[in-house]
Amino acid sequence: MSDLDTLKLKKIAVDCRIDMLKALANAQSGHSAGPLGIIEFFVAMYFKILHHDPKNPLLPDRDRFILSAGHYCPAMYVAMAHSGYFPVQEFIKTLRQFETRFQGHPHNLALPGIETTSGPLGQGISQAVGMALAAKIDKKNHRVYCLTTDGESQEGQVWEALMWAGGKNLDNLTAYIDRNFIQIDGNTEDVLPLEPLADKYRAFNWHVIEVDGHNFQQITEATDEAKAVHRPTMIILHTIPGKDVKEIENDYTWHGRPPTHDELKKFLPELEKIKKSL
Ligand SMILES: Cc1ncc(C[n+]2csc(CCOP(=O)(O)OP(=O)(O)O)c2C)c(N)n1
Ligand SMILES: [Mg+2]
Repeated sequence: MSDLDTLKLKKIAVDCRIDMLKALANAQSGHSAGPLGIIEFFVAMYFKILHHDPKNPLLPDRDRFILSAGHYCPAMYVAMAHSGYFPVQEFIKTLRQFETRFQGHPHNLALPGIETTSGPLGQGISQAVGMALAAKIDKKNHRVYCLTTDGESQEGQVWEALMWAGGKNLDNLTAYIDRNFIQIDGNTEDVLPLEPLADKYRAFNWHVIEVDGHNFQQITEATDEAKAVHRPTMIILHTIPGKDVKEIENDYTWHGRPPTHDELKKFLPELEKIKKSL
């Protein structure tokens, strides 16, 4: 990836953080920490990785992207909006409002480009496994991508899905886990330790790659590597929850709370400063 490409993506990422915080403040509900930390991933997906067409969301040979942890949807919505699926302003003004297309957890019948409805943790990875199997049975060449999270991994269903995909060599499936070490009511290792996480995936016959989840080059290179491997791949994204807003960074109490309007006024200049420094 050229330096110019990386710079362009970094600028989009800052704009996404700004617009997402505006939407969350406007809604006065929603999740801030995880979604702020996963912005680079979604920008990489919608601007670099996915074979898709924002003007034709049902393109038959599109790659399928499944968001398993539905509460991350503000980050997905904002990256999709910037890539051309729908107007950014509609997202900012209507997130979580009554009858909006931008529900607090994604609703696939409401919004173009959303493959599955999610919110109950643990189900998306099973849906992705089913879609990857279906693609193989139908001899289709599209890939299936799925984003899951560390707190979500406490759902037993996740491990059934991983066991199946590993056991059946679903090499058209690439999953990512946001390893941000927080969940709704604490740090993951205090609530229920997950480590050694990479070894757990390997034991289930998955190829595992660990990357800095804020580094576009590492995300795209790992994704390319996954395409060349004849096993399902899990890419562990090491991220900082709340990234680039110092007051939110690494603080689990921001899991499910939006900024107040006063806090928004404080946070936006921080992000504008980062944008100017690029
Ligand atoms: C089956 C199910 N149980 C509980 C919840 C409530 N819930 C929503 S997010 C969350 C924490 C998930 O952990 P993680 O995704 O790591 O959180 P984050 O990193 O965003 O803080 C919980 C328990 C849910 N959505 N679904
Ligand atoms: Mg987490």
